[in-house]
Amino acid sequence: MTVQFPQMAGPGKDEGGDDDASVAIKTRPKTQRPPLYKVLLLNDDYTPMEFVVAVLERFFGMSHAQAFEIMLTVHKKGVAVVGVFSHEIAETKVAQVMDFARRHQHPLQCTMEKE
Ligand code: TYC
Repeated sequence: MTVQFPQMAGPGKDEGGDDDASVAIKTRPKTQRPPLYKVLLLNDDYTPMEFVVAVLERFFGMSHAQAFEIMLTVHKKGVAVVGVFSHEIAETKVAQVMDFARRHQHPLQCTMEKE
């Protein structure tokens, strides 16, 4: 089916300039960003401080000083965010930490939550 727009119909009527009745509408396509997930480390009374520092260095790429600082935050406050990742990466980090802790028989807990 052909639709004729009255303003544009006919040769020479719309030159595409700014001084006519045509209206340009800029559309902003909705780009979806994937949701992000916080990985949280929880305090407990038994996991040695040096083990937690080693976990943060090994799985979260922190320097010793950074890792020690975050470990102390968890120790004092009960929990801290140790990183923000895509769902798949967060899941992998949690699994790696939980597996490493279990293999060393420490009760360290690591979880994730949507940001
Ligand atoms: N609270 C533990 C202790 O005193 C240390 C610790 C820190 C444990 C952080 C877990 O996520 C943790 N040995």
